[in-house]
Amino acid sequence: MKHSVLAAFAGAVLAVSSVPALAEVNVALGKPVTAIGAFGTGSGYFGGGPIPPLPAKSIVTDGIFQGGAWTDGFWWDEQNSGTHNYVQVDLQGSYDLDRVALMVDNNDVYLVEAAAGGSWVPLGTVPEVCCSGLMRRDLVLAAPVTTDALRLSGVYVNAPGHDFAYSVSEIQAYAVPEPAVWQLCLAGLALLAAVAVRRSTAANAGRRPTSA
Ligand SMILES: [Ca+2]
Repeated sequence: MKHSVLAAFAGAVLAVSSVPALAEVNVALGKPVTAIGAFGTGSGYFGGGPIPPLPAKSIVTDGIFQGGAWTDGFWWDEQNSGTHNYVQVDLQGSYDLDRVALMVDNNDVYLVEAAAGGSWVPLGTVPEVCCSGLMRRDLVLAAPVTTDALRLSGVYVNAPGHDFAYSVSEIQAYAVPEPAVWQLCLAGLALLAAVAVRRSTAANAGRRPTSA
């Protein structure tokens, strides 16, 4: 019996070493997007010419970091009007987030907020970066934040190079593995150990002499 328990333990250790690392999951993938404010209109950047078509807001959670010009994203123009537009993602469940990844226009600062306790709590801002058009920035959180919704807005910066025209083609939210996932893994290991014990016990019983 002692050997069978040791064998079961060894089996469990082997099983632990073969469990793949739990990957982060983008919990914003395919989730509904709400656009609060006026999008795709009112910009003075087109010299009175035709305003480019606005992509569907679902582009924001389709899992693809679309690059290209700012007008290839889901764009808006605030011109420091004092009223912010918001692009909101309903996560359809509560998650402990540790990172948010954005594909947003390069020459703007963006604020990311999380719904918590009936209000919006700032998670942080991503800075302006080089180059042009849609560029990726990640916001790594110092500690996990529990939330069921995110919203993105532009930050007004009164300095050269800022045009008050904003755009986003992707918002991804990464959750730390849920306790339920770990519990499932542990339950699986316990089952493996139980099976190993049962097999070992049965094998020992089979070898037992039958003489009286
Ligand atoms: Ca996208």
